[in-house]
This record gives sequence, structure tokens and C-alpha cells, in this order.
Amino acid sequence: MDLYYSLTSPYARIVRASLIEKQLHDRTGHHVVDPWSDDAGLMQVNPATRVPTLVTDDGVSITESLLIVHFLEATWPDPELIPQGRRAQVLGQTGLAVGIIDAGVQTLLAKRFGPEGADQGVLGQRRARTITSTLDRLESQPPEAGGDLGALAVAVALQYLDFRYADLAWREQRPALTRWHEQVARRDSLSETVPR
Ligand SMILES: N[C@@H](CCC(=O)N[C@@H](CS)C(=O)NCC(=O)O)C(=O)O
Repeated sequence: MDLYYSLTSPYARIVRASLIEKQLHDRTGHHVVDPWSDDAGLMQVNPATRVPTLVTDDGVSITESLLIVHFLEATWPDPELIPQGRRAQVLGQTGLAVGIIDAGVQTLLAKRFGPEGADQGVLGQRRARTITSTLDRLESQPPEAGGDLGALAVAVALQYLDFRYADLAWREQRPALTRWHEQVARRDSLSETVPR
């Protein structure tokens, strides 16, 4: 199979970390692309020209990070990214993480492509609040420090904030989340996919 991704996309990073956790990294063809440059190879496999896009061994294109993880989990169940005994918690944490990522990415896009001040309006304020209140929720209930999907997605979300919103200083007032992150960030799946 083949994965199309950029080195900075947090959505793609969730898939890349999942491939490493499942030891599928080496059986995957890696295509680093810039989705914003209308890359011809990416357009061919995904008319929306977005990353991540996974092309299966049968030549089927799967888009949307969590659908790709669903495919990986169903096809290669071991090790489990969504452990049966903690399914609801892990999916709940994954949703919180994607909420932070969506809010961060949309704010960035508003700054880059929107009219002046687009990130400061009502929507911008809602997205900023989403990030802060979700961080506070995670501070009171950090995920388990393993390699499940919830932990990977939360770590990816936090490191995306470090990468794009360093001024936010999310660690201030959040000691439990800070400690949790220090521990989980050491996993190969995360240390090998740090955005750059
Ligand atoms: N919901 C999608 C979001 C994917 C996404 O927005 N990817 C961005 C990069 S972070 C992209 O490819 N943007 C290019 C575009 O929207 O044209 C997912 O979970 O995979």
C-alpha cells in the first residue's frame, strides 16, 4: 500500500504513527507531497488533493485520517489501536484531539487564506475556546500513556500546538497533561514523526 502525506499535517501524522505502532511502516510506500501545490500524483489518487490518502494493495484510495486508521485496525488488528475493553474512552479521547486539530488548522487557514482578521471573528473565538477548554478537559482526564489511538491523537494535537501555536504555552497550568505528554512523546511512532 501507499501513503501520501505531508510532513506537517497532523491528520497525516495520526496515520503515520498508527502505521509505526502496527509495524506496517516498512510495507508502505511513502509519498511526501505538498497538498497545496496541486501535486499531480496526489490529485490522481484523491480528487480533493488532501493528505493523508492511503492507496491499498488493491488500488483503492482511502481518504480521511480516521477512516484510514479504521481500515488498518480492521485489516491488521494486532496490536490494537482501539482496545476492545476501552473502546469508548479511546474514541472519546480521539474526538477531543481531533477537535483541537480541526480548530488549529482552521484558524491557520483563516489567517493564510481568509480576509484580514478572519481568525479574530466569532468563529475564530469559538475555535480558540475549543482549544483551551479541550486542553482543560484533557488536564483533568489525561489518556493512558500507551500507544492506543486516543493517546497518539492527543499527543499529535499537543505537538501541533507546539509547532504552530507555541505562544499558546499550553503547558502552563496543566502539569498533569505536561507529564503525560513527556512520557508518551518518547514512543517511536511519535518521536519519528515530529512535524518539521
Ligand atoms: N478530515 C481530514 C482532514 C485532512 C486535511 O485537511 N488535510 C490538509 C493538510 S493538514 C490538506 O490536505 N489540505 C489541503 C486542502 O484542503 O486542499 C482528515 O482527517 O484526513
